[in-house]
Parts: sequence; C-alpha cells; structure tokens
Amino acid sequence: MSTIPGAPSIPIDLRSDTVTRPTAAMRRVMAEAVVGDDVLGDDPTVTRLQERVAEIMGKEAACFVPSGTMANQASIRAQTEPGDEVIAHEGSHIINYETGAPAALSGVMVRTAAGPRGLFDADQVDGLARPDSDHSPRTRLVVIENTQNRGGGAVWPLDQVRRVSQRARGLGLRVHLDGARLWNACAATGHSPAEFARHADTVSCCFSKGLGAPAGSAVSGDKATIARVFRFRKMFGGAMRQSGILAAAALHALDHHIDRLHEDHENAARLGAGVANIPGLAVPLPVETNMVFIDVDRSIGTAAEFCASLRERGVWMLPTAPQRARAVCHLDVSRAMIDIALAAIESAARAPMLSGAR
Ligand code: TLP
Repeated sequence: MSTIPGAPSIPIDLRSDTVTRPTAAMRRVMAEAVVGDDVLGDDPTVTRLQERVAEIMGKEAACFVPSGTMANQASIRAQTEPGDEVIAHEGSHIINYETGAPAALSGVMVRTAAGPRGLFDADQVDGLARPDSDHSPRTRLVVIENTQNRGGGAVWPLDQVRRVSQRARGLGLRVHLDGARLWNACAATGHSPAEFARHADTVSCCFSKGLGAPAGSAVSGDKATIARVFRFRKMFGGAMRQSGILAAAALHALDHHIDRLHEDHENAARLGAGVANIPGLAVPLPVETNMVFIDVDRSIGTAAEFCASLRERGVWMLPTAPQRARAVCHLDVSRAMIDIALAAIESAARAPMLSGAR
C-alpha cells in the first residue's frame, strides 16, 4: 500500500484497544513468571491471578481463560442447557462477533432487546422472559455488556444494571456481565468493579484490551458456577499449561494500567470533538469512554473507502458498517498522536475516494 508523504512512520493504530503490545516492563514480568502446569492446577501465577480477580469482583472464585469470547461462551454454557433462551441486546458482542457460538456451543437461542446505545431496562426483561410452559423455551440468562461496544463504548449506569438484574433475578433468571471493558466503565463512573459485579452471577473481564496484556480474560462468580466454567473451558479447548506467563502480564496490567484508563477516555473525547468539526463526518454516539464511532457521509465514500484512504495517511481504523467507522484509544496512543490522527482524518475526508465521490 502506498503511503502519502508526511504520514507518520509508525502507524497510529486505532482499530481496537486489542492491538496494544506488551510494554518492556510487562515482558520482563512475563519472562520471570513462576509457572507450572495449570491444567494440573499447579501454576502459582495463574492461581494468584484468579484469586486476585475474584477479590476485585467480590466473588468466591475466578477462572482464567484465553479470550473474552471464551469467557462469555463458557459463562453462557455454564448457566444454560440446550434449548434454553438467553436475553441480550441486539447489538451485543455475543450476538454480533462471536461466530454464532451461543447456538453452536450451548445450543441456546438468543432473544434480543432493543434500546439506545446498547442498553435496555427492566421492563423489557419482563416482556422478553418466556412464560413457564411446556411449549416455550426456558429463559435462563440475561447478558449485559458494560461498556457496550457497538453502543459507542457506552456505560451502563450502575442503577440500571441493578434494576435489570433485580428484575431478572426476580424472574428466576441469572445474569452474565460481559465486562470485557468493565475497567473502562469503572474509570468513567468511579464505581468499583465489585459494585457492578454484585448484580451479576458471572462477570467476565479482559486483560488484553484497555489493560494492554497480550491475551487473557477471566470469569468470576460463585464456586459452583465457576467449577462449571472450568469444565467448559476444558471442553472448549481453552485450558492452558504454563499460562502463568500470560497471568503475569495480567497481574502487571492490574497493577499498572488501570489508573491510566482516564487518559484513553480523554484522548477519545478529544478525537471525537475534533472529528465532529470535520465536514462530511459525524460522531453519532456520545463518547463516554475510549471509543469514537464516525459516520462517513456518502459524498466522501463508504466507511471502508474512507478507512483505506486514512490508512495511506498512517492512521488505522475499522469500518463497522457501510457508513460507520470506529476508532479506539488505548495504551499505545498518546495525546500527540490524536492530533496527528485528526490532521490525517481531515485530509482523508477532503480527498476523493477510490470510487470517487457519489
Ligand atoms: N471485541 C473486539 C471485536 O471482536 C469487535 C473489539 O475490537 O472490540 N466482549 C466485548 C464487549 C468485546 O468488545 C470483545 C472483543 C469481546 C467480548 C471478545 O474478546 P476477545 O477478542 O478476547 O475474544
């Protein structure tokens, strides 16, 4: 791909907060990690991470898994049986980006809730939960995603989480919190992870997004449920051996990369405000955390064309819909890089696209 003169020599990668590379300090603790065979239960670093995460979430136990997807899917499988139904927002990650896994791995159906910014409220749970009958699927689980990715990195207010959870539990349902970016929700609101997690039976969290570790997520919950999560982690092929190397990175991230998340939020706000002033571009969703969604006017081109043009200018973003792109701020993006990115975005918005303006 050609690069336009003046583009930064190292790309500014805003495709996701998953793109961060481990820092030198993180690589050091990984190299020095004391490890064992975690499938046999004797990797001390994994055990330490699991205990630490359970404590942070205010739960009895936690299970370290390779990815956020496995955290969600093992949680769904642990709390449902084939033929059951799960309630989730239509824009949720488990529906849109996990390759149909609820159907494939758990044999469940998902009944969708609608609502602005990926949020829904307690009354919708009433309407979506099935009556107890011989004919209906059994509704078993409600999934809340906080922050909500496709909703713009939207934060579920604690009170709304509480309302939805109370209603769900009142109906005998369990609650799973997809907390891939719960750290960001906490940084934005000042609430602790445990304050959100107490309203969920299982809560996932990721170390490989805003926290900057190379891989790894965890599911926390009561002992019996987490025992089932361990079982399905193994069944899904996610039990790892000397995974203390990864757990060491996660522990380092918990110690060093949580307090700085507000910087990503400030950078995203700066990016969003700048983009909103560029003709032909709009910021359709409030910038609450580290994500900025950008709507591209058809007169400029498609979002894919816009991202391709931007890439030639050294800035990487992902198209998420025909006219929508996403930029995510993270550990490897500084405030100065945001200003460089804004200049590139403005230049790309002015340039004729590959297929020309329509
Ligand atoms: N999200 C990725 C893509 O899959 C879209 C991203 O770049 O944002 N829950 C939520 C809310 C997520 O955003 C993601 C990843 C996951 C779960 C899954 O995590 P991984 O990628 O570790 O399986």
